[in-house]
Amino acid sequence: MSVFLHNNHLNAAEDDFLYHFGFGKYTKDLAQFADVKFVCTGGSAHRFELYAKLFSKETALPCSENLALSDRYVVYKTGPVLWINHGIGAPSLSIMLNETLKMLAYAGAKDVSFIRLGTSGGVGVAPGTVVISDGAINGELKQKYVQWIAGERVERETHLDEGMRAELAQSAAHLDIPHAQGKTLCADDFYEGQMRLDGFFCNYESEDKFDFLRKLQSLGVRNIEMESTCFSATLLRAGVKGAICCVTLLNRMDGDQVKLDKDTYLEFEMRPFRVVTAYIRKQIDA
Ligand code: R2B
Ligand code: URA
Repeated sequence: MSVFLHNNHLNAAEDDFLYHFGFGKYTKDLAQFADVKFVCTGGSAHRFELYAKLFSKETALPCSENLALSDRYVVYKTGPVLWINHGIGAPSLSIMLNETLKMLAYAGAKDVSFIRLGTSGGVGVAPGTVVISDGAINGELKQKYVQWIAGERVERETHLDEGMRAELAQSAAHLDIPHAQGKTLCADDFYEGQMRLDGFFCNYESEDKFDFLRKLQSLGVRNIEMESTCFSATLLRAGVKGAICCVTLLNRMDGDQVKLDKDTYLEFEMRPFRVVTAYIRKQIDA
């Protein structure tokens, strides 16, 4: 299915400047994105440059230069796979998704899937576990993405593709990478929003934190990050398939600080990449 615009205000004949990518419909050759089948995304610009270059090396698909002309995001293309970072949190992700979806719609791309490859805090799972999300819940513990529009609270449904989730889990099992499937809590903050005890502020007790984490666990939550409801709701609304595959950097039952040595961190951040690229290579035969 084609990625199509859900906005009648955009005039087909007029230019549309994708401000955070630094180029417009008529100032870049968007036809180069017509063959895109996968958009891989995650927070860090540097990590996504690294992933793109590594994927290119492993598949012998050529890697583009950074196609973004602003310093907000990076955009790399390796054949039918795009690598775009989204920054931290829903507002940054939402901008990236709007501009990427518009770009793909203008390019005439078809049958595109998005995968978020991220980091997260584990809830009762060992550090280094790759969690493949089977649902995303917000700070109110509901499977909804909340937007504020014209002073009104708007709730959007969330959904992640079951087929992609099953295949990513198979890929992790095949690679012998520790993995789990479960719900993901999407917090709007890293500290109080995730009930850490190590923020600048803290008005609750350690036992409140553990009560909350145990409650999450009983709801089937396996990890906490900051983008999953926005990601799963925006893609559902766009009619595009999405999956989320995040490595846990710590088990929040054991602490709040992320302090892995450099080699362990590098090895952990490669795990979602290995799981996702094995899956994509099977799909595109590369
Ligand atoms: C995981 O890690 C980031 C915060 O450190 C955030 O983008 C997320 O979802
Ligand atoms: N990212 C988060 O949002 N939380 C963590 O605990 C680790 C990474």
